[in-house]
Amino acid sequence: MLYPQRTLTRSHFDLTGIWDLAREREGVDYTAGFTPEKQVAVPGSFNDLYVEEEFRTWMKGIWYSYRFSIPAFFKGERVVLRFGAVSYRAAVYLNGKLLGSHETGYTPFEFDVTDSIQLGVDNLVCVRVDTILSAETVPMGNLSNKAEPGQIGGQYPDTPFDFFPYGGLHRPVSVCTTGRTAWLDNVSVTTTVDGTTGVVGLTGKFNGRAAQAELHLIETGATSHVAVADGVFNAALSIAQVKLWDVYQPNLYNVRIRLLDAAGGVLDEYVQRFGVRTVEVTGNRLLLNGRPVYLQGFGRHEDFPIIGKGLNHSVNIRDHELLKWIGANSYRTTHYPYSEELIRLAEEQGILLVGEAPAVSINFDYVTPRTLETHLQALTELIERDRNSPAVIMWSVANEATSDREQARPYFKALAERARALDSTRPITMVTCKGTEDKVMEYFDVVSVNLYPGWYHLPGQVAGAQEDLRIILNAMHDKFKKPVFIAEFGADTIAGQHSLPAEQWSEEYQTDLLMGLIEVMRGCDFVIGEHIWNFADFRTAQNFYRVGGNRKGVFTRERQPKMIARFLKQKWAVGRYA
Ligand code: BDP
Repeated sequence: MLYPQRTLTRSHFDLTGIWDLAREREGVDYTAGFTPEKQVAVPGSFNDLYVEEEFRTWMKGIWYSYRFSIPAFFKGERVVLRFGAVSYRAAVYLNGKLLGSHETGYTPFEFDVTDSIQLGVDNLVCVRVDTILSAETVPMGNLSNKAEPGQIGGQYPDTPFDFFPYGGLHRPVSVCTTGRTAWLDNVSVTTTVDGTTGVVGLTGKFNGRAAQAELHLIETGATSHVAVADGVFNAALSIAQVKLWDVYQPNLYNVRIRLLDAAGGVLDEYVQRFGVRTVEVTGNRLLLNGRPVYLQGFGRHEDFPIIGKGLNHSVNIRDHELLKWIGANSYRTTHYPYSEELIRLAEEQGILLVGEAPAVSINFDYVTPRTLETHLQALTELIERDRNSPAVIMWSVANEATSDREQARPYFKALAERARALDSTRPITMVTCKGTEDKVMEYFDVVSVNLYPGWYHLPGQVAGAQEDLRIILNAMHDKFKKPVFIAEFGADTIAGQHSLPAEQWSEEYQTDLLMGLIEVMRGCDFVIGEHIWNFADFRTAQNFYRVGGNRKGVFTRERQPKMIARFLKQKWAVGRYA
């Protein structure tokens, strides 16, 4: 699915702002409008806006509506209604008519509304948002608060994962126009390097009839024309003296794609941005542009006071400023695909991403064939959305499943096969918490692991935690014989809590433990990266072990540094292989 743009043939306007909201009651029809209970911000989560507890933990149907007009110059245009992401499920009605629905909360979807949108008069869009999780949703939820060792249980709302199940229209909603008689649907770009030449492969898919495609590389001025057949065209472009996209060197190129009619008229125009870079795993190294790169950074969340998981450009910019300040070169989009806007920011700033599917805490006690179908669909939507981004260097198909079970094998084999079929250019991984007991690592290129010595076990014991880490890392490498990426390690830390000698929850302990664990990781030649859990403190469901949420942030939820930040900044100023 393409991103909204304004070009010769395309336009878009946002339906962001104040919408109406009502919780769903039985027997009431909301599809053609309803009496609002509240006003709600789009984009944003609804949960933290109000003072009533029932809204905060509402995990059922809830309705959004918005009235908008369409100018007369839209006449004759093809019009699309696009949602950046709705958590968890959306059913969309325009002027009382069902357009369709979408499941999983972190990827875009759109509907062709050319025939149902009304020009010049009020249109009403009503969206049934449904935050009901089950054994067949991804992520899972409502598992009667049962959890096996190492997984989370006993929470309110009932979620087996450790972040608040925010709901709502989290990303922009827009009305877009595309070409009328022919329009691009999908573009995919792959890049390799031959000496100093960038070799770019581009495939475009479109609807309608076109005579040929024109490709114009904006940075070099080169233009070429290619034949189209059955709604597809393929092109090979080369860029002499190519400037590679790299960490903190975000060289980007833009190709203007036009579908032309037989007389050379422009039917559709779209600009695809890309970067030329290579990524591969060889032996015990992750190579970016042929050189080893060591991942230093964080697991994160889209999470901020009041707006919850709603897109907020200011927070995104602040976060990237902090990442650069502290010397991080990467983060994992834990535990779901982040907004398209954030991926673009990483692309523009030279930050590496591990793109993760929204599958956290998959528990094979509950998995059904439908769970796998949903998971495959979510993974497909992630890869199709982000595969042109040079920032994404690896796909993570899931985080912390009960992957020590036999049932995990066919399940993860199917996911790995799907990821490779969609994208053969990036390494793939799955983030395990099962250590050497994991049964699915054979399907992946990198062994990603979450380890919490010094926190969930060996509390308060830095030296013991270091020894424990050394043993488990070596055991995992001996068993799986693949490079190991430490995808999470951390310690809850209350900003302002101090203690000498250091003990759990203090800023001293987070500093001593994490810096000590990093020494061990760097002593293992097969470790390709250290991602601290977490970049910032974040909201979780309620339970007896989180104090106002998860406090493992190196920054507070308001994005101010804890003590460890300056130590990390010093450490990360010098890359491991530098
Ligand atoms: C890991 C999970 C992460 C949690 C973290 C923690 O991947 O989502 O927030 O533990 O317990 O197991 O802080």
